[in-house]
Amino acid sequence: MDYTIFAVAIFVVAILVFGGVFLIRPRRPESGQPGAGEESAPSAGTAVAEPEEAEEAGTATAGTVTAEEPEVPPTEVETPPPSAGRMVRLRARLARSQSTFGHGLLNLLGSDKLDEDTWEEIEDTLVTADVGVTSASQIVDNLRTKVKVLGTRGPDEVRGLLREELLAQINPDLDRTVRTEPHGTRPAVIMVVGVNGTGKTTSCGKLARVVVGDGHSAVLGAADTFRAAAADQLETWGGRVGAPVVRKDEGADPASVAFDAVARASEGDDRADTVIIDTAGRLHTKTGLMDELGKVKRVVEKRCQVDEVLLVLDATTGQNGLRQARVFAEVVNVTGIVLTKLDGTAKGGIVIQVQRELGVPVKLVGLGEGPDDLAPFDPETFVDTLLE
Ligand SMILES: Nc1nc2c(ncn2[C@@H]2O[C@H](COP(=O)(O)OP(=O)(O)O)[C@@H](O)[C@H]2O)c(=O)[nH]1
Ligand SMILES: [Mg+2]
Repeated sequence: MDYTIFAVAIFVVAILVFGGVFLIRPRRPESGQPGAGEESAPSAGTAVAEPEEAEEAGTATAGTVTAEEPEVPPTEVETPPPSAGRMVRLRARLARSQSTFGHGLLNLLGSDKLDEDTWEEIEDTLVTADVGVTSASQIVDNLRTKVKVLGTRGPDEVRGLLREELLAQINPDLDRTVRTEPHGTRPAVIMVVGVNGTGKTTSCGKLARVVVGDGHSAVLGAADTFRAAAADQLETWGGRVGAPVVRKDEGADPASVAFDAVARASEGDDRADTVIIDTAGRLHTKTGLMDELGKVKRVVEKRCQVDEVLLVLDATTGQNGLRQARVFAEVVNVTGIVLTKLDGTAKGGIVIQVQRELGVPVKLVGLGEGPDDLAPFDPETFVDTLLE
């Protein structure tokens, strides 16, 4: 050790002496400019100091880790708010649909002269808002008849008529309950399917919060095994509400992940009321998709019935999104729709079209990126907000 320090000291002195001589002699006249010698001297010094610095840094890091470890706060388990009334709380998020679609229609219907052109414009407004051609023409036909019968048209009457028509198209009588209740000792199982990027994983996380907020417990299954990031994402969501996440290595069999999630929720310490299974959304081939989702479902059903297959659809993707969603609806028996990103579109009419196209009710709507921005869909609040 002593010998090393001595050797290093000699080396430093030698460098300094050599550097000094080098600097003093030929560079003297050009001292205004940074010379090569000036640069090499400190760099030699640095070279000597480096191991020390590194060692110091290492010690410091190790010290920090040891010192900080006990300070890391345990992940605090949150208690999310119950789901009831969320749509009312989040109704301002529909502002874009409200101003373009809702107010647009009210203005047109309230115009002095309801001639052929105006009716056409009303129909166009509905189609532009993604209501769909069939529903748009039905709404216009019914409104025409009612306006004729009514005779007078004050703003309140117009609003009332439109409200009635839009509500009829959305069908308030459809059962929109998300079945999260366990069956005795068996958990309820919810599969979440849909194209990548629509908001599946996020919705699984938000749904776990809904379940916990409503007084139940949840286990999450990360059956999108194509991307490890999806399982990480799910773990973050689950961790916040104390919902365990079952995951496996990237590329693992999604069905086995789903099965294990259900098994975990069925017995032992992690017994839970509801299992939420996130799935992969690649649209490679219809058969591939059918094989994969079908297998996940079949394997889960060896143990528990699947209560819900929720199809996630991004409200901002319009016809294209709907076309892709249809493929999913063809390969699995979808029981409800989660319509995400309704906060980001002026085309709120998609609610009507998607139900008509897929023949299943919109059960949940995504109204933002916040953790509790997933709301049970309430048709009356939706229509009233559009026409406010
Ligand atoms: N504004 C908004 N963004 C959303 C909503 N739902 C999901 N997202 C965003 O959509 C993106 C994709 O979501 P992700 O769950 O990863 O999609 P996945 O590929 O289907 O699993 C994320 O940035 C989410 O924050 C919503 O209701 N509103
Ligand atoms: Mg995902």
